Amino acid sequence: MIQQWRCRNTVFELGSRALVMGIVNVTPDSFSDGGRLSSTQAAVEHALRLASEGADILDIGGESSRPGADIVPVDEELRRVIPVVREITQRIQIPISVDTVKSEVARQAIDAGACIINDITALGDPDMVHVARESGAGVILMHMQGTPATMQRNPSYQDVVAEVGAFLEERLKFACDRGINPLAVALDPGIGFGKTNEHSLQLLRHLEAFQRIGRPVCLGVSRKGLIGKILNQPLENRVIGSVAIACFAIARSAAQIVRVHDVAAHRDAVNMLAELKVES
Ligand code: 8Y4
Repeated sequence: MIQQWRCRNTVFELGSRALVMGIVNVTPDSFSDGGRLSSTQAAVEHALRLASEGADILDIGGESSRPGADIVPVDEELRRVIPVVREITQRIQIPISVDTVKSEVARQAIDAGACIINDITALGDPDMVHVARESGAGVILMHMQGTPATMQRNPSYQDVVAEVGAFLEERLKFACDRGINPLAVALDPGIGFGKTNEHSLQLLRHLEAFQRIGRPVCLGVSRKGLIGKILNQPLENRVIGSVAIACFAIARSAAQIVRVHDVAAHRDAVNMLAELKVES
């Protein structure tokens, strides 16, 4: 099924090749901190490297979403993210996604050149829907049970695939009822967000279930804890596990966008898969 994803001035034609979204973190803990300028510079350099490795999209984030991570005030998140979006926009042409739950950060990032909002709360900020509608930006709506502070305490589902599917459908309807173009929306099951490893595996085994909703599926498994647990590997040795899951999902036409740290490896994998695809 040929599918469009409308992200402001960028329109992605999906269906033949998955998109590789490269992760760019702008948090003081991701780069040994020598102040504001150096963490901006480090993030921009990392972004340029991911672009040269063939990323289709760069996802810029200034607030860690890891379990128990500190929340970041809006002005601090703006100081981290906006200069990075500005400078990337000035230096190269690549679609930029902003990984934020805050409407003001999304608004300013879009003004600075971003065309996608990656919102792990799926429009939890009441003003986010307005920013998305007025800008025409693409929106990734992700499922999470609980909040980043508490989500891994006691994840619980009767039927994780059915419940995540119902949530994503409801958020898509919520967005469209408020004037967001359905063609701007992508959906994400939120691997590891308020899920045990078994819940996340269940979602991956049945990921194709979400295709019936009719929107592209974004998948984020890169280097995540379930890979570490299954392979008994630390963060730096999880590339092969990450690529294996991405290939599994893409080959089943169950994921159209993959959010990854290791762009070069996933670029090659996606390019191979594109040649192996049987037109249906
Ligand atoms: C190593 C480094 C291991 C980071 C795990 C992590 C998703 C997402 C995150 C996702 C979408 C993460 C912002 C968690 N995950 N956005 N964001 N989908 N759309 N952890 O799965 O990468 S942050």
